[in-house]
Amino acid sequence: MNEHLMAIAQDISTMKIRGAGRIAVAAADALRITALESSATTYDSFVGEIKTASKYLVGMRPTAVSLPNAVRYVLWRGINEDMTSIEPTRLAVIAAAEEFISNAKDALRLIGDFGAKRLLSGDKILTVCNSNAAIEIIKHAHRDGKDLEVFAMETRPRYQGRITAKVLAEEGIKVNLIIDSAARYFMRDMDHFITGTDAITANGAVVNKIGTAMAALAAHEARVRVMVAAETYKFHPETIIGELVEIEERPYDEVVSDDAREDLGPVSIRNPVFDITPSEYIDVIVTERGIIPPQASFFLLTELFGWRLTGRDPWE
Ligand code: RUB
Repeated sequence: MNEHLMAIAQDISTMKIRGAGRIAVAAADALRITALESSATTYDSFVGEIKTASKYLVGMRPTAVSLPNAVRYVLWRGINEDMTSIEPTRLAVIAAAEEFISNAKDALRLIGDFGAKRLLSGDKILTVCNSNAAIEIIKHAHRDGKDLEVFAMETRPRYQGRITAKVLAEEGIKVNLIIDSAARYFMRDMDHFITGTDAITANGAVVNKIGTAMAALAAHEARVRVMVAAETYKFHPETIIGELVEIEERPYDEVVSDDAREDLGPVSIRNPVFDITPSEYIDVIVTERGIIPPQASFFLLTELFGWRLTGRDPWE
């Protein structure tokens, strides 16, 4: 397999590249590089190489549907079974990957623009983890001259909330870093809870970093609005035919040191890294196509994927 592709896949697996949007863009780029550098001499061996690379990539992290969706985008547009010559196929795969990457960038800008309209000067905002899409909304509102204050949940065990806090503070936004369990304590002062997502299901449930569901529940109880920022490639096509979203569980050493592990003896340490927020706790989903209620997810999914929903994955 292409060594650059393998390096990108490794970075996704070890979370050097993380966050659903960045994972998707990296996967599209990995396929672009594979197509560009392929030394295949026949159409069949070229397509075989792209499919093997695709299958390998989608196995790197199980929850972020952005990863298989990015790969689907490239394969559906790049590989046309009626085409039998290698060079046009190579160019089509490269063009599709470039198009995905460019669309992803545009989507972030539009999400920032649409979401920012819902924020008012003086608003206090709770965030979780580190989401480019959520950050884009906050940054956009700040650049529009709105005075905001952010409370960033640190997001144990990997502390992605620190990245969010730093990025927003660098923009000149007032930021407080809080421990995850302080979310409810501060909730009464919040105007919005803004989060990104790794996957949105057909019934409008939002899968995101562990702790999101707890914060959304607290927001619901306190009548604080919950806004989800999501490019449309975060919608999960297979949930429409009943598939469940697999929740990734990562190793214990993200939670405790080896010494603490030993000290705990037979205690098992669980580290699920995503959870599911039901649609009842979500007010709006901000996409590049506009703002929708979570209940509209089914319709958006059918529009996005149509007949392809029950088809075979293009890497099979
Ligand atoms: C990242 C995470 C982010 C979403 C959305 O988890 O849960 O909130 O991926 O991010 P991890 P974005 O750090 O385990 O990848 O809006 O940037 O796609």
